[in-house]
Amino acid sequence: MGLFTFGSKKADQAAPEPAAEKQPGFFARMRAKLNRGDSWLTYDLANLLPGGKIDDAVLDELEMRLIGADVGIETTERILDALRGKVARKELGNLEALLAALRQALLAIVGPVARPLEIDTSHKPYVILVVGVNGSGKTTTIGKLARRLTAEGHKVVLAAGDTFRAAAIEQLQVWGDRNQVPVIAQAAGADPAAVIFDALQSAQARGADVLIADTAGRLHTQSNLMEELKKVKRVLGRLDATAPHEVLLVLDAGQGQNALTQAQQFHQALGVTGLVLTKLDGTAKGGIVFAIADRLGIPLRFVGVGETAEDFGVFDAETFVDAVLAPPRTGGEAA
Ligand SMILES: Nc1nc2c(ncn2[C@@H]2O[C@H](COP(=O)(O)OP(=O)(O)OP(=O)(O)O)[C@@H](O)[C@H]2O)c(=O)[nH]1
Ligand SMILES: [Mg+2]
Repeated sequence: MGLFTFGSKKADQAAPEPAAEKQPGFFARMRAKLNRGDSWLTYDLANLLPGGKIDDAVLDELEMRLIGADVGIETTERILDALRGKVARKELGNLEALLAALRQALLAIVGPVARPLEIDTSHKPYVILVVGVNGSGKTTTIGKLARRLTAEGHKVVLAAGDTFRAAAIEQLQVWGDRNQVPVIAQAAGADPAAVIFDALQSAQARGADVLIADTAGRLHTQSNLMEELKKVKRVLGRLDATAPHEVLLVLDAGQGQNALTQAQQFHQALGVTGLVLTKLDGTAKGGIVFAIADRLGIPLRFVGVGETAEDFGVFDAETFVDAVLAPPRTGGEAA
């Protein structure tokens, strides 16, 4: 398997660590979980190059793997075009050169969206409205984010704006208790806009730094949901004309191209300012990250690779691309 160490070595020697929050534990987890043993993209690629020659067959194989991993046809073609140009100019003499070019093409796509969430402290509180279809991981993400922001010294308040399901309110309260973060809630069935309005008032009164509002992922119809979320946004604006400061869309990576469609719909209705991609551990693919980055260009703030608070980190383009290209160091481990 020596041929596959290329990517790992690259990752180890990765250029100067950006001062920003690198989380070694999290990235090791992401790498292990994303690949589940072998990289979906580069596994066995060496065997396709009997003479070490990069030709159309190898590029066709890469193309198939990219499409198969939810990268989407348009984005795959963009990646392939970059590689074909280099092959035509005879710039790719061996597997290492091909992988380096592939790495570069992938980074060109995800690099621009790796823009971490920055809490602008001139807003008090900084209001984060969390949206997404049911089951995408909104409430879990809010719990993870609350913990993270609290650890960074921010005073956080949560709003239980998913009043559609009673269990949703309890679920948020569990995360709140765990992190000693107050949760503003009303009974199930209450008007979500009213709950979130009250929560903002309460957060202002408490001098909170950040308010994170949960919302429902499903109502009787999809258009109801969008109308309700628009109303929440409007009502927040009455207390603070600049709120919400972040509309954070949570997407389940396992939904593949469907996640892209969801993102387009939410963005059109609400103007999404940041994304969280969850459940990257549940898919061996992760290619949807490239499709979404390429097609929407919305900042990708965080990724989730499991259910616990540790399985959550800031999206870093280099680390992600290296995790996609490289097999885990230990190899063959089950997730
Ligand atoms: N494996 C894995 N599971 C996750 C991740 N994020 C969330 N989950 C799980 O996904 C399920 C749904 O998560 P929720 O946070 O309840 O999703 P939601 O968007 O709030 O769902 P609704 O409230 O129904 O709209 C839960 O079982 C979570 O534990 C992740 O990154 N990886
Ligand atoms: Mg929820």
